[in-house]
Formats: sequence, structure tokens, C-alpha cells
Amino acid sequence: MPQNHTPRAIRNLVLVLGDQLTPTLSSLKAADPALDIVLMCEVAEEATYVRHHKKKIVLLFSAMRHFAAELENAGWRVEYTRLDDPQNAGSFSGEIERKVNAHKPQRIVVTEPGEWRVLDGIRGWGAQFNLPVDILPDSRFICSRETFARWAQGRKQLRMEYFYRDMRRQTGLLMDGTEPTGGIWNLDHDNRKPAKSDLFMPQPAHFQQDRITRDVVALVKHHFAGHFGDAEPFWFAVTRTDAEAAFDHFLDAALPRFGDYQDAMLANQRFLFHSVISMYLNCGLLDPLAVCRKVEGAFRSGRVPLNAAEGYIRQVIGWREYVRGIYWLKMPEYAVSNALGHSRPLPDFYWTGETEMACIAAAVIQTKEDAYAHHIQRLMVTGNFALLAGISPHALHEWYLAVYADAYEWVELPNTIGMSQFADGGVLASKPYAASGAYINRMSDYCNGCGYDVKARTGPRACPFNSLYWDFIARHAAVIKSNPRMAQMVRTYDKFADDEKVRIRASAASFLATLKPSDVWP
Ligand code: FAD
Ligand code: DLZ
Ligand code: SF4
Repeated sequence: MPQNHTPRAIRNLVLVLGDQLTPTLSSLKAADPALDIVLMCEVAEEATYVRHHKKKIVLLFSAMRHFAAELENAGWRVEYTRLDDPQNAGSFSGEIERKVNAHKPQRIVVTEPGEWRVLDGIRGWGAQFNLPVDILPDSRFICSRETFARWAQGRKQLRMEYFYRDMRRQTGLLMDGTEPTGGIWNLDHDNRKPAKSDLFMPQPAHFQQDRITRDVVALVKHHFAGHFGDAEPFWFAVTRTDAEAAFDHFLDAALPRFGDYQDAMLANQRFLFHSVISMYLNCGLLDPLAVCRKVEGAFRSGRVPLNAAEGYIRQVIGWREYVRGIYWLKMPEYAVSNALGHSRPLPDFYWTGETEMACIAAAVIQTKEDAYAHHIQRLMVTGNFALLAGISPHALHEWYLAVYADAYEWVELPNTIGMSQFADGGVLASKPYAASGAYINRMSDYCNGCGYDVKARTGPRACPFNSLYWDFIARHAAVIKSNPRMAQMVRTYDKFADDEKVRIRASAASFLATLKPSDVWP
């Protein structure tokens, strides 16, 4: 009978994005499985607006497919568009248009996206489709955009430390009444130890591919063959259950030493004592507050020291929330900030790893294989090099956004533009994170296996970070002098003999002349 084939009338169309894989999402909470349709779609536009790492696309598509199946099992009606569906319109707005025409909903409902670009598009849908569009707050964050804007209002400096203390008070995490547990808010000074390679160093949990993931791997290899990175071996969790298992494994195996070795780097230990869960937090498979409560529980039961628990919780309720606040406060202008006027193209070795600099080669090769590098590799190796060499912050931003499985603009952009490149002129960081080879040598074992001499400042075999560092100080002396945390470096440079300054300039210039701009990747 024809009426049996007529789709039932629906009330609202609820769009769930690829980084919104959370059952308690505000848009799902506002919806009714009996009346509304959930739309999820794999769209070429999202996979290619920067050419994301293959592993990142596999993670998202597989996790999206698993999440859609969970919703269906829970009674939701889900319309899921696969990438190779012949009807696929290729973009969020194209898919919305298709579903609006098919179902004639009364409204479109969506939780606010994590990128300004996507929000800007959604804001146009009301007029485009002649329908009300409800954009709901993303309650998975502890600090709402409005609360952050209120916190920022009237402050001369937006320092993470004060924001973090408010987050501790608000959540009650590691608080004894109104005082921080242990009497001190931040134990970062305990967390700067270099590490020694150890056969028994923990590894993040690895997961077997199921049929859904195997299908997605084949799809990604076929459609995104030209993208950076290796799809396989694919070992990430793609469900909430497995992501929670990955975090529990970290809690037992690595958290106790997380604090001590947070800033360390080792050539043969890609993960050290890091949790390797940012890709799960950022797509919604893990809940940041639940994760922090588990960390506090581990401290209270005597399983981990305070410097580890505090250090970890600070990253999640401090840095993670803070960078998101800065992003929404400062966008869209923030994306084109370039306070130091850097414009050199990104060198090709950011894509190939083919460089004699052992530290950069290690970070890039690991990034290609795992779509992961830990914070100090991102900040003090690839980020530091780009800062010293005067690479365009926007080109670097597009690289970070493409290559890491955890990268979404709300978190990647402030880390790149603000923390790593000082391109926002000091909104986020109190000083440029610029360092010579001595820092990398102190915190890692990369220099032992490097053809360059980390102790030499100039000459063809001198570590390029050294001449570039002093050249950076000289080029930006006017800005750096006014920064109390950096002024000493300008005074040191000023005391160098004139011929040493000439050698520094010449070494830096001849090294920079060897850099080849990438012609392979965008
Ligand atoms: P851990 O070291 O175990 O830390 C625990 C958690 O704290 C992380 O999972 C993460 O959620 C949070 N966290 C730690 N530091 C930061 C930070 N600076 N900003 C926000 N959250 C933080 N992080 C991303 O999630 N996505 C990105 O795209 C991203 N881009 C970055 C780009 C640059 C240039 C730099 C310097 C840092 C970037 N970071 C980014 C921050 C940080 O490097 C990663 O969060 C971290 O390496 C993830 O690995 P992990 O889960 O093992 O972290
Ligand atoms: C990153 C990404 C990719 C690669 N693909 C999709 C997709 O096909 N469908 C989808 O809903 N989301 C995808 N995402 C995540 C979105 O880019 C992300 O939701 C927005 O950038 C907002 O944060
Ligand atoms: Fe990196 Fe310089 Fe050390 Fe080589 S010597 S690994 S380039 S810091």
C-alpha cells in the first residue's frame, strides 16, 4: 500500500557532527526519538577543507558509524549518509538541503560546532531553508563561551593560571574547601625532568579493527589516497567503551609518572607517559570532567602523586578550556594574526620528514605514522623551528590542523597561533616559546643521533636551531626587549662580538636558503 511507504512525518531534523559523538549531547537531549530524525553525514568538504591525515578520517568515519549504530539501538531514527552514497551532496549544507526537501521538518537542531567556519555556515541556514535553526550550547565543555567572555572582560592579561584556578573552584577538583589540595595551585616546577629510555615504558592501548573499521580503512585509502599519513596500522579506539578502556589503561600504567616526564622527549618512545586521549576527548568519545574525576580518585586513593594528578587536571580543565575560550573570543580575526610578520613557506620536510635534523625527522615521521605527537614535540620541535625560521603562521596552522587526529580549529588554532608562534602578539602566551638546540638536547636524546652538532652555534654542521635562535632574537629584539621574561636574551646577544653576530646571520641565512617550499601538499 502506498501509505506504508510514506515516511512518517517528522518534527525536527537533528544534525550530529563528526566531533559530537556523545549520547548526552545538548541537541540529542533536546530531541525526541519518537518525533525527530538524527542526521549524520560523511562529507567530502569536511575531509578536504584541509587535507586531513588518513588516520584522522578513519577514526572519525568509523566512530561516527559506531555511534549511529548505538543511537539506532537506543531507539533513534538515524539517517546516515556514507561518503560513497551516490546521493551524497558533499557538504553539511547540501545534506541538510536534501533532508529538508525529503522530510519537511519544522526546525533544524544542532549543537554549536567547534569551528567558526562551520558556525558561520549554519547561521545562514535559517534564511537558506526558510526554517528556524536552534543552535544549542555545547555543554561538554566546563566553561561556556559566555562565561569565558565574562571572565576575560576588563582584564589586561588573559593568563591561563587565573582561569584555571576558577575552573578548580567551579568543579571542586583537587580542592579542600576553598584551598587547593596540598596548599598550592600549580606544581609545574616538579614536572620538568628529562627521561631515560626504558624497555618497560607503557604504550597506549591498541585496539583491533572490526568490520566497520576495515570498511572505512578501505574507503579512506581509496578516496583520500593523496592525503598525508598512513591509514594503517590503525589502532585507535572508535567506541566509547574502548576509549574508556584506553583511558583506564593510562591511569594505571602511565599517570603516576605523567607529571615528572611531561616535558621529556625520547627518540624511541613516542608516547612516554602521555595519555594519548585527545583524539577521543575532542570527538566526544570521552568526557573531560569524568576523566578528571577519575584522576582525582586515583590521587585520593594514593595511587598517583599530587604533581601527576594536578598536572593532568590542569591540562584538561585549564589549558583545554582556556584555548577554547580564547578561540571563540577572538575569532574570526585570530586565524590571520601574524604579529611577527612571518611569511616563509612551510618547508617540504614537514610533509616528508626528510631532513638531517633528527628531532624534526622523528616528530614528522611519527606524525605520519600515528597522527600523534605529544605536546613538547609540537611546541618545542616543529613549532619552535617554524617560529625561529619565520614560517607563515597560517601555513603552519593548516599543517597542524591536517596532520593530528585530535585537531579541530577551536583547540589547534590558539595552540599554533598563540602558544607556539606568538602570532597573536601575546594574547595567549606570556613569551615566545623560542629555544635553541640546548633545550632540545636537555629534554631529549635526539641530538645523540643527529648529524648536526648541538654545541656549535655557527658553521655548516652547527645545529640549525642555534643560529636561527640568535637570529630570531636579533630580528625581533624590539619586541623581545619589552618582554621581561625574554629581555635577558637580547642583552646576551648584544654582548656577542660583532664578528660572531655576522657569523650567526650568515649561518642562519645559508641554512634558510636550503629550505625547499613544499610543492606536494597544500
Ligand atoms: P596529555 O599530555 O596526556 O594531556 C592530557 C590532555 O590535556 C590532552 O589529551 C588534551 O586534551 C589536554 N591538553 C594538554 N595540553 C593542551 C593544550 N595546550 N591545549 C588544549 N588541550 C591540552 N591539542 C589538541 O587536542 N588538538 C590540537 O589540534 C592541538 N594542536 C596543538 C598544536 C600545537 C602547535 C601545540 C603546541 C599543541 C597542540 N595541542 C593540541 C595541545 C597538545 O599538544 C595535545 O592536546 C596533546 O599533545 C594531546 O596528547 P595527549 O592526549 O597524550 O595529551
Ligand atoms: C574532521 C571531520 C571530517 C574529516 N569529516 C567529517 C564528516 O564527514 N562529517 C562530519 O560530520 N564531521 C566531520 N569532521 C568533523 C567536522 O569537521 C567538525 O565537526 C567541524 O569541524 C566542527 O568542529
Ligand atoms: Fe635537533 Fe639540533 Fe639536536 Fe639535531 S642537534 S636533534 S637539529 S636540536
